[in-house]
Amino acid sequence: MARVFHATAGSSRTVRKRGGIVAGYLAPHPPHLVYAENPPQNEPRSTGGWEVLRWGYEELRRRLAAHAPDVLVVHAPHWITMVGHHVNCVPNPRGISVEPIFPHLFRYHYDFATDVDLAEAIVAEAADAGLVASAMRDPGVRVDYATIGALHLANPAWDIPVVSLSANNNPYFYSDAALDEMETLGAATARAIERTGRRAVLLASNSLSHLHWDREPDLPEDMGVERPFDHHQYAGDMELLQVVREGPTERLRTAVPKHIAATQAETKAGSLTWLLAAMGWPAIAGDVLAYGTVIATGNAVVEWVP
Ligand code: 2X7
Ligand code: FE2
Repeated sequence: MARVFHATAGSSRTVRKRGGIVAGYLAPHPPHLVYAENPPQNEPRSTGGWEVLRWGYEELRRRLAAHAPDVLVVHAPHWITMVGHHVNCVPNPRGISVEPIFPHLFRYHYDFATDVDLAEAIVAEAADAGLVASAMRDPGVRVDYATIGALHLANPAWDIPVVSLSANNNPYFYSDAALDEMETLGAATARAIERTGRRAVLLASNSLSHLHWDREPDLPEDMGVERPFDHHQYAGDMELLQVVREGPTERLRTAVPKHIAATQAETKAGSLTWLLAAMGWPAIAGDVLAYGTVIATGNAVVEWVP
């Protein structure tokens, strides 16, 4: 009998997607995680710490490499723009990114490539969708630590071009701020990715519960004192992650605002909503790669593959 080969339905051979959004990650940016790793780009030195979260990021790096993206698109809460959504269109941002509250932990020398065509396409799509959107072209603007932190932790080799989006934090100041604009920005981001034919991975650079101590131990990486701010903040994070793990993402439309109200979560800046909207709120569960606290804030590394 002759032997024939059949490609298994769903195998990478038959379904490998060329362009579009191939994965999205919740990729929190506490500067401590970079400090703990002692990369050559960061000036301060540590003896380690926050290992479980960093192991989660190691797994993220393995998965990211397997997705082989053309570009990483990151939305970060500490590039705050008061008027509109800005997209970094500087071809080769270079400089030192400093964490203002923890400058003794994070002074990071960055030098990376921007995918300018995609960055400009996102600005155009966002403007067409009625958002105030702007191309940031000033090479003197320092890249914030939430953008650099998430990008370093996801891809320390910096060998994949980047597009970085600001957080338009006008709505951030109102307690019942709608995340609707992030839906529009997410959809605009997805259209720009499709139009340019990029194979993109998205990063939402957000912590979860966001209360932190106003004192730190003499040794910042002393894990003997690292713990959640209180049980309420921890329980709020677990309730959200339960929904993430069960899926589908549609349930997060209500779970995210509920979590923000309960825990002062950093997702209020919109990065997570932008990511899920860009992926079209897929009917899947997220894969929680790690959870841990950093100076009491809650942080989860999560993957969604649409
Ligand atoms: O921005 C942050 C954060 N999101 C969490 C922990 C500590 C510092 O900075
Ligand atoms: Fe933050």
